[in-house]
Amino acid sequence: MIKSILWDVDGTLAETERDGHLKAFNQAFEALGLPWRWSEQRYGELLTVAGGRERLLHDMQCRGRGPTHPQERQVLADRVHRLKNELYARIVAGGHLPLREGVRELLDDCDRARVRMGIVTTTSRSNVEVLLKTQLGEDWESKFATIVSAREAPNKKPDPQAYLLALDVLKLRPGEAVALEDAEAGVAAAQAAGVPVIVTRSHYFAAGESQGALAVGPSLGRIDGWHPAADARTTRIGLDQILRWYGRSLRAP
Ligand code: XBP
Repeated sequence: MIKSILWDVDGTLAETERDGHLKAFNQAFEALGLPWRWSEQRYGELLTVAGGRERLLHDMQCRGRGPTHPQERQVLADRVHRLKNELYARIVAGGHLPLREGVRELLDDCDRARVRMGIVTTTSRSNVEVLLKTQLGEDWESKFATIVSAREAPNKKPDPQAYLLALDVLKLRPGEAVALEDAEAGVAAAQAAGVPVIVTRSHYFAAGESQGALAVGPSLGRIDGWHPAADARTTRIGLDQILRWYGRSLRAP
């Protein structure tokens, strides 16, 4: 039986990368008088680097931008990243980043069925707080039995640290939880911790193998395009469909 659903944040709960972090990074560059701008395409390339600060440092390094002294470069990256997160919070608090289709309904399914939920992300804690407070209300934390962010798990996905920590707090064996992820690094992190994973593809991760996932599809809000196929009698990917996929994987040879 599934005892817990573990939610990734960026790309899974909402399209935060394109509509939030990318915009906020470009606003931060401008506010700090830096002549750098990332296109939607360039940001997609940079998403292979986990962590906003690490992503920025990588771009500075490979484009020869910013101070040459490593320590000064770190200081500038910290400054840009801090401001990026403040500007991100403004975008999100303005209500411009809705939850993806089907997310709210699955949260409600889990509440009703008393399936404990966790947040398992390696984004900054402040980003999680502003998104969920804006979308779910002041008491958002009460919905989750554990909230793991970069504060608790500094080793970014695909490192399994965040998942291992969530399992430990929830006192679960890996097979008793199911992770929801959108990107390869998240899938790899869940699998390295032994947690079965369902992939809801997002804007930047519309393709990819996701081998070994319980199911892969475009959105929790629709039943077409899923592999394995979702039950045709359903209208969305709810807890009942997740339980069917999970049960099938246990029966598979
Ligand atoms: C997503 C990330 C984050 C965000 C930016 O993590 O890689 O780095 O892009 O957030 P996850 P920060 O898939 O674990 O949610 O700037 O706070 O790093």
